[in-house]
Amino acid sequence: MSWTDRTVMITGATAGFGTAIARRFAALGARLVLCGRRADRLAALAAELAPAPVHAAPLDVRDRAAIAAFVAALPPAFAAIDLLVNNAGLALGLDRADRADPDDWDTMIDTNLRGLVQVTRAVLPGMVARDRGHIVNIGSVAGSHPYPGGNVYGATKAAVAQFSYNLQADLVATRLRVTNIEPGLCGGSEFSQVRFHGDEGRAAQVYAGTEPLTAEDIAETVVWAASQPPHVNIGRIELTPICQAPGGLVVHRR
Ligand code: NDP
Ligand code: 8X3
Repeated sequence: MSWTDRTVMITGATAGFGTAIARRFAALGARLVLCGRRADRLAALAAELAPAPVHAAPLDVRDRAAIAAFVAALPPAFAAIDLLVNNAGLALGLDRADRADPDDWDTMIDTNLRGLVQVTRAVLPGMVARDRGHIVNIGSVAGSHPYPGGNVYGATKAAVAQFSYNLQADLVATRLRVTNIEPGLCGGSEFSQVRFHGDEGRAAQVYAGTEPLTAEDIAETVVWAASQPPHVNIGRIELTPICQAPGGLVVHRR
């Protein structure tokens, strides 16, 4: 499948997976629509990817009016989005539920769930009108497998998984496709620095003694899922490094 003449929109392109996905699709010749909150990062990435065709503009996915304005302001050459990668997201904190910061919970719900569904809602009508398009959501193993401190982060990713399935159900009479990609432990992004509010030492401990997935592994998975023949829908993909596996149920003995 050729990506030349196709338009790929990536949320959260300013770091980690989003940047890697942007680089991968630029190398394949796609037109790119890139967003995130940090305008300086977007400008640097657009400059790095030149002469690839890039439309990059700041967007906070928690702001529904800003999403509508962003989509309405797409230059004509970038307006027909073929692939939307809903990647913007974050974990905040790893505290037990009774000690977790309620503001962190709101931010995760507003970004990972409300933001993702509203970006999808803004892009979807054009895809349906063209009867062509693919929504790739970046979920997480945390949406299927519980772990202590994963409380609301995992809940948002479980909701993303179910939203993905329900989108597939809604769109079954169209040629649109929906995929939920559910990575496990992955290094090379700012995920853990963000989760631990800038505590670099604690972030580094997450990956100590492991060989985690890389952002490039995630980008490769997105490209693979989006490059299947048009009659094939890859519904969900869970990928982990070989050093990670699902654990058993927790038993606490007194
Ligand atoms: P990073 O922190 O490196 O990147 C997160 C991206 O999301 C940044 O570009 C950030 O941009 C963007 N973002 C955050 N909040 C907003 C917002 N309100 N509006 C717009 N953009 C926002 O993390 P990763 O690359 O690791 O994470 C990408 C996705 O992958 C997330 O959804 C995460 O939950 C998921 N994931 C990560 C895993 C990991 O181990 N790393 C494993 C499984 C899933 P900016 O700050 O400029 O707005
Ligand atoms: C990121 C992976 O295990 O930190 O979604 O939740 S995990």
